[in-house]
Amino acid sequence: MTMITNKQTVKNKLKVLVLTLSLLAIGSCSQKENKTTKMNSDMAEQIVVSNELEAELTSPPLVPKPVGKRSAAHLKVNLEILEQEGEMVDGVKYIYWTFGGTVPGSFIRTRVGDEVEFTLKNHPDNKLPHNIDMHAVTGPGGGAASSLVAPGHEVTFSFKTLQPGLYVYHCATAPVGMHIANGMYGLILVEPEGGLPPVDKEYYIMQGDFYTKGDYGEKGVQPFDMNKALKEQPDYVVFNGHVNGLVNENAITAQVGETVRLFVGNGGPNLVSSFHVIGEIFDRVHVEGGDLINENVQTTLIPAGGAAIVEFKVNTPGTFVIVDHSIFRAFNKGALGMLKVEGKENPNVFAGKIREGIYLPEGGTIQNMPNEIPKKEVIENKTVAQQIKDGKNVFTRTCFACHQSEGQGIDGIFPPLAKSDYLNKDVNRAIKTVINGLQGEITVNNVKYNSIMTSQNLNDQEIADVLTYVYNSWGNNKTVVTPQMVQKNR
Ligand code: HEC
Ligand SMILES: [Cu+2]
Repeated sequence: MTMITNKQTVKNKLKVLVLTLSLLAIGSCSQKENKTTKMNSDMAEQIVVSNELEAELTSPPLVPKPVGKRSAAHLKVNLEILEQEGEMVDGVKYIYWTFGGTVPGSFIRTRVGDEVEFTLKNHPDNKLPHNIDMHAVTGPGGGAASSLVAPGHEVTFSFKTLQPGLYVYHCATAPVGMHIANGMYGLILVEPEGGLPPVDKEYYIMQGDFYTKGDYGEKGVQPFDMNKALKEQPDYVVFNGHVNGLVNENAITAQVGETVRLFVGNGGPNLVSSFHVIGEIFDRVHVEGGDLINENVQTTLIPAGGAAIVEFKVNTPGTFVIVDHSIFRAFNKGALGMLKVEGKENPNVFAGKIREGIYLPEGGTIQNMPNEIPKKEVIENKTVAQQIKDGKNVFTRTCFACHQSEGQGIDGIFPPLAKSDYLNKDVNRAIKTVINGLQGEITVNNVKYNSIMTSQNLNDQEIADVLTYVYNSWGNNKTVVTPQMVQKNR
């Protein structure tokens, strides 16, 4: 911690700073790692890579090993997209879309001048195409334009890291807001030459806002709510994907006297974060994840799609509560985490009782995301009413993302299922569409569409149910589809 004791010291410090700056200005290009001038991307572009490395990827709150003194490399990154059910808070389930199986996605650590060979894999069990836009990339769409990948496929593209900093990555597939709202974001760090100064502990935290059909705490699988997202009224605002993502046994830890560095991002999709640690002052903040360093900061603002690097030394033991200081979010919507510091009391710094600052939201049990969505059983000879009910669930899980809640579709991208002449004309064609997917030009209600629907990986009963639901909703012709009819079209 920098302690400024009197004006004289400040003056002396300024003198030293001015001297350092002028020396740096005289210095040659090879001194590009200095922290007071912006990294020159022209120079970074010229860095020649020598060896090839496989990137270490980590789940939050962990980060990969620092780059240290290693030279720029050809760095291979392999990231797998997984859509899977997880728990938001006690009994509240959510289908998260993830980069690497966690929210936020795997942490990627690079250095300036690395040539990154990035492979994005979309797991065959997934329902949707995805891509990745990395704010660390200089190029079309931050990589999004080159990385759209359907379930069961992989795609590889490459880029060179030109500017040091902490950058957000996210999915940018339509509807973009929905992909981000479901958890598709993470952080990629580009360290300067020679690496960031060493610290004792480093952690990865990312805030996100979530929008569910039910209110906060309403149990069951909660589908995404587009209306609330449009109004920017989240039910949940959380760190690391869950209400208890950074609480109790998920808390981050340190020992008295250690220096801590937090890589903090904000996935949004909507809210900005007033990031604060109760009972700590940040010694240094890399404002917005860039080169500008602010010192002695209480709360730092992190924009949606932005980040900050926060550093401080812990001087006293206790539980330090991490919050978005838009405080209802912290105590009522989940934006609350913990840093547990162990070690000797330090009465010089703090002599009073220190444990009254602990706030626990209702219910403390934590479950990890299961790796697989449990297989649904197939019940033959259902009533039509039961088929419609089950079909609605399949629709919400599977078709809703593209065809929308009332089957209205999205202009020019996803055709409507409501009052669709295409759908109502030919039931076997509709069944085949769900089994095999569809691409090429089609005309629905006199509007042309030329896009791709991926095959939906559902069993006969699920396809029968979902189509029966669709045919019996929104003004369609009330066809009943049986599993036998689906079987005939396989
Ligand atoms: C990833 C987005 C996506 C998902 C998920 C999806 N579809 Fe589609 N669907 C499309 C697109 C795009 C088309 C048009 C394809 C084309 O242009 O050839 C389409 C076309 C259709 C059509 C024919 C056109 C029409 O409007 O009648 C039907 C029927 C259909 N989808 C049903 C479903 C059902 C049922 C589900 C869920 C089991 C589903 N789709 C899931 C994107 C999707
Ligand atoms: Cu996506």
